[in-house]
Amino acid sequence: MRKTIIVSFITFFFSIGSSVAQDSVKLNDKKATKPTKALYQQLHEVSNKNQTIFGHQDDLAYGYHWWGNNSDVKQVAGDYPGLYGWDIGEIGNEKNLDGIPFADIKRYIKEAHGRGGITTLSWHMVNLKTKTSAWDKTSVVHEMFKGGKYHEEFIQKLDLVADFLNDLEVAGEKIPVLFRPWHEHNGSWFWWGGKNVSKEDYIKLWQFTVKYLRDKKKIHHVVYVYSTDSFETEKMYLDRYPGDEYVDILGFDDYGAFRKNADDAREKWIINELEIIAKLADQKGKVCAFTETGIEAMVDDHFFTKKLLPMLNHNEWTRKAAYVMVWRNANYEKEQRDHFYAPYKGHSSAPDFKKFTEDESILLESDLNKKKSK
Ligand code: BMA
Repeated sequence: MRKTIIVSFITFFFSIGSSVAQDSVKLNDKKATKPTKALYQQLHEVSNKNQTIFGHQDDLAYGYHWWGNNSDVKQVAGDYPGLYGWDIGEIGNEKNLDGIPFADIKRYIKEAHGRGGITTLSWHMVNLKTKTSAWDKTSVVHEMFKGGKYHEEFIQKLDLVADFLNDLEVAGEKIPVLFRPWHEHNGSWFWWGGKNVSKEDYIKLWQFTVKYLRDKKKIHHVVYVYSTDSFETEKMYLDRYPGDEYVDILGFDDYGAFRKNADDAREKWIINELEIIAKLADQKGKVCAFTETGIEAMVDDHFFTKKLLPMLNHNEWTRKAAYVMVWRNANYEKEQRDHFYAPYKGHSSAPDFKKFTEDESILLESDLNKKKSK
């Protein structure tokens, strides 16, 4: 009898312990607004239910055959994506680096929010030294801090970001967003990545960005997303990690397994990546996500059901990714090239994509309201 009481006490305390660990995730921003906390909690719950929200970059702005106010995903799947990615590269200009007016991006974010959709922002920021692009590798980060030649310009850019974020308001309430700055930093193609910056300066850049927006500009409707490019071990993933106090979502971008002639080992590689971020998120009380992927020009008609879905559903860890986002569908007439990652209406991979979105684990926008049962 006594033993039973002790055992049930132990069980009771254990279950409290684990439910605390599982149910409460805390944002790095102690002053985060209620809707921001609710969004983070929603992602956490999606992850715990082994579901994954489907996202698409620039979805509403343009598609393969059209420009403005439409959606290739909706045309093919009958519903909007649950998550929308936008890039604020060239902020301060009328249009972003891919030609979308910033005013339109704000409108699309508000419209999606009204339907229950989630927004994530990336930032292909120009190199402040050369004024060219994010892909200009000229070393500049060390000159962006206090006392540095480009500090004031950097502050001006961050002020523009703050204004943009503050404009995301409906009925007096700010729309929470997932902000993913300085991404793919373990590769050397951006000025903030790899060989183009020291580890210390990269970490400083991240921390400064968060502190400036969160503490100085008092922006409290942002969830911060850390996303590397492909990696092999936890150590590699965390090599330039800015710290738990600056990050809310652990993500990564990987297209490698889907490039032409990629061997099967690359698929296992992605499974390994998904496992690593899920385990880390679990330990740290954070959320994990597959922040960018896809197959360029949809050259595999069964990509979604035969490649991506089996990877996401591989085991209890890979199922934890709260969202997966594929990259943009560049407009064929405007850009003249095959650079699209979701099928458009009539494309041979459209039926496969529809099937993928019908899987019980994949959530589109209206599923976020209905809550697909599992
Ligand atoms: C890249 C390409 C570019 C684009 C950039 C920012 O992956 O799609 O064409 O300018 O992202 O969106």
